Amino acid sequence: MLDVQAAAANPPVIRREDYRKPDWLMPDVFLDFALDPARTIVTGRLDVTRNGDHGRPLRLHGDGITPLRVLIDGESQADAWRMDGPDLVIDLPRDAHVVETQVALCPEANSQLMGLYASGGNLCTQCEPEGFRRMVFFIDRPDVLSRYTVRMDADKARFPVLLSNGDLTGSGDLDANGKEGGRHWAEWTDPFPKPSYLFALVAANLAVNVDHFTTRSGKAVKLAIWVAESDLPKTGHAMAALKASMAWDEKVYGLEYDLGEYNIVAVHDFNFGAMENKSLNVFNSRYILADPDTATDIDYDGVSGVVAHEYFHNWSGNRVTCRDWFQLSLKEGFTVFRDQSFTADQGSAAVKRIEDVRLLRAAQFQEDAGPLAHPIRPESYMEVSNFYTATVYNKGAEIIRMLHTILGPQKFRAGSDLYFARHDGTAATCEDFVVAMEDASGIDLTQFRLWYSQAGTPRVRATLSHEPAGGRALLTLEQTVPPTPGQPEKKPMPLPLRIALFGERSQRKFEEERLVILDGDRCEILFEGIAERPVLSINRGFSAPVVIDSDRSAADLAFLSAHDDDPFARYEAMQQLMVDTLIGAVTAGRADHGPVIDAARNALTDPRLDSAFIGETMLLPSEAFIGDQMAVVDPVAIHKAREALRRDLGEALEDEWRDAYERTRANRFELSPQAKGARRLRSIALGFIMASGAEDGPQLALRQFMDADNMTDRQGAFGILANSMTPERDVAVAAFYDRFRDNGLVMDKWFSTQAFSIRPDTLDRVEELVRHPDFTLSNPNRLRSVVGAMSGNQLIFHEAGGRGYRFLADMLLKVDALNPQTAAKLVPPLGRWRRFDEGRAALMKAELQRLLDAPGLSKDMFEQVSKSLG
Ligand code: B3K
Ligand code: ZN
Repeated sequence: MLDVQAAAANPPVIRREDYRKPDWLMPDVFLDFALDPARTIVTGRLDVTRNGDHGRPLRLHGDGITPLRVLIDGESQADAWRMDGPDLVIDLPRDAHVVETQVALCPEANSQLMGLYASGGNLCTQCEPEGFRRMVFFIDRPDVLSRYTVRMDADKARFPVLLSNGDLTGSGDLDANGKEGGRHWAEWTDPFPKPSYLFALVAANLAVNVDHFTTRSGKAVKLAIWVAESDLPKTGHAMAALKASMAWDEKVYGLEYDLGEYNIVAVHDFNFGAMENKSLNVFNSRYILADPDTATDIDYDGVSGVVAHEYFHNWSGNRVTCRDWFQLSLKEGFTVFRDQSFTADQGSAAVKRIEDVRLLRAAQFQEDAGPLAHPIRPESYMEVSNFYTATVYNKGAEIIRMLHTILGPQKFRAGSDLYFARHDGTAATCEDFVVAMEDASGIDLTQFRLWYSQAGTPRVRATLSHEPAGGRALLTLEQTVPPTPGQPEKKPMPLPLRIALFGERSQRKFEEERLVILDGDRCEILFEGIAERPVLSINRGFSAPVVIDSDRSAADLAFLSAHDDDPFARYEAMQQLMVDTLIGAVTAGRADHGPVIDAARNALTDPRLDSAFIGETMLLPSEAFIGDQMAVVDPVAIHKAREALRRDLGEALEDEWRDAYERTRANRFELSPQAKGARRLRSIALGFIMASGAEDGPQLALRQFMDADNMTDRQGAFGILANSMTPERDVAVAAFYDRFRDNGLVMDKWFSTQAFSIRPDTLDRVEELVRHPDFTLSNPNRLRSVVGAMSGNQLIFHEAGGRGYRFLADMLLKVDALNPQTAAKLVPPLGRWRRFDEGRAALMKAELQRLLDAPGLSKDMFEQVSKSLG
């Protein structure tokens, strides 16, 4: 891995302000792949045209490849080209030339999983963001769009399926010697110009689930999901999600699919979730395969969410792509917003919103508050792969959601219509998107643009005062945006806040909800006709991605958790009540669990609430989230306080939990929202029964584990048992392994459940797990199932003495040598050192320093580690 070794220290910084349009364009591209896992020969023939009046040479990006041959207009002109580092630079006299290059690759040795690589005996590609240059010398940037013709040949028996983007325009056997069992070839032509990052090629031995979709205008589309033969029965959910997404995009955005076929290929070794290559998506198999016995309800939701996301990219990403990688949120933020809206429309919008906000707070708020904070449109990077972040994706989606809230659905739709019409077939910018929204709505978004350039999570202090005599209430809102690296001073942002007041006595909402745009440092809002004491419901539906500081009492929060008519606000009130209770316990040693218990009893026995919602409401805030509210995180105290609350809730409401456990028992498996909600609540209830210390807890859990006819119930019980110091835990760990040892995706759960355990011996166990024969560093899912899980386990990772930190750093060094992109994604937990006590902070910094000093560190790691040290 020469290129990895060589990358290292002080890589150049790429800046958004340095953008220059490309010197050369490549309207047409022909690629030939003579495929073989050990030695693949790739020939690229590029029609290049000078872009503008300049004398600059043609620079073709390369990464770890060497030319076997370079032809310029069919001739080898050795003095016309040279290597400049990894790139091939060619002096070209005229404005149009044909450049042909040839390289040799070894896909089976490609452990980075970027470019052409082998997974499970099949060959596939991953190009976004800069993997294409690992296969072909190319102008590998998203604003150079080409029409591709791709020819490939391969051993027919080993790789019977040959796929690329677009339409199949030719195929046949290559039996030049008249022999059997030889090679075959296929040619694919994609009529839509696209950037190199959307290129894909697959050569595989896979079976296919075929279905059809007829678009609104009557076009028939063949849908094909390619998986191992034995996995075919697990593709139904993905197929249904694909069809539902196609129909939804027509209905909600007026966007139709544009080609005759849509292929999805599932592979086991993949750096992230999936990839939206034009008409040939490649997926991490965990986001395709689902059946009741092996996938949890969360896995099912993951499949439909990611299938939808990749499908929606066909417009938001492919038809209109990004000018440069600083614009990544243009496609990712918008597409996440689109997939979130799709999922909300398919099931419970309230539960979906709660889950999305929980994820935002867990991943993005932490990022925004730490050394890697960046705006959704970053200003600079060393390695763009490090910017596929929760900020670009999830905060990016919140920013599109705020536009939707501010403009309203009709104007937002007019804006998106205008955006697609204006920019179809081009590479656009975030600014283009905002301008389209502005032009279509007539609403000035000048100040709104700050959301693209300022990092950090705004905080809003809300103070409500009431003057009973005059029947008036005055709400004062003050915003601050905290400093972030490189941005010490911030301007106030426009924050759309949905607000309502409730009468404490009448339990009624005063007037209709208001949408207030807080666009200065401070504003006051007057409510009239408020005869009784009002209770404030603010940021309903989480209308702005901000932190609200209000001094609402436990009684007010309990009131809202029972009476607010906005389900998100109701959930939020309960969460805030729990957070306040836990912070009180940790910082002041107070632990009055009474108000939480009363509010929980209300929710558990409220016949108007569905199980899914009750389940969400009863989830205790995560240890990490509680830590985020503290000046100095004390992981042990947080853990103790949280477990004490869990135990008290379990004890005080044992009858209610047992009742919930019984009423959610199902006779047979169904995938309806009701059945999913019931399963969720059932395992949560089991957890509280177990926490209460009830004698039959472990047996109850083991029975659920053993009798389950679905993975949700089985995993629910397994997770609870894995935390316990009981013999039942050992039985479950062994039984799970015996039953599922041959199923990689399920084994990931076996590994991660143990790495997430709060048992005091978890670090010992984690060290055993990485020596287990089924553990491997080369499969990203497996790696994350142990290393990612352990470092997300706040109690264990931050064990005093720094063993968790050392373990993570040791693993990162090993992974970096194989797969820098995936290694770098695992750095952030160490970067949170500023949030901890001096002892832990010093230990974390020492591990970061050890990483930084390691010879041959990749630039991916260098960027993450050096920025984390600050
Ligand atoms: N666009 C891809 C992500 C590529 C990540 C490269 N590090 C998947 C997605 O967001 O849909
Ligand atoms: Zn995406």
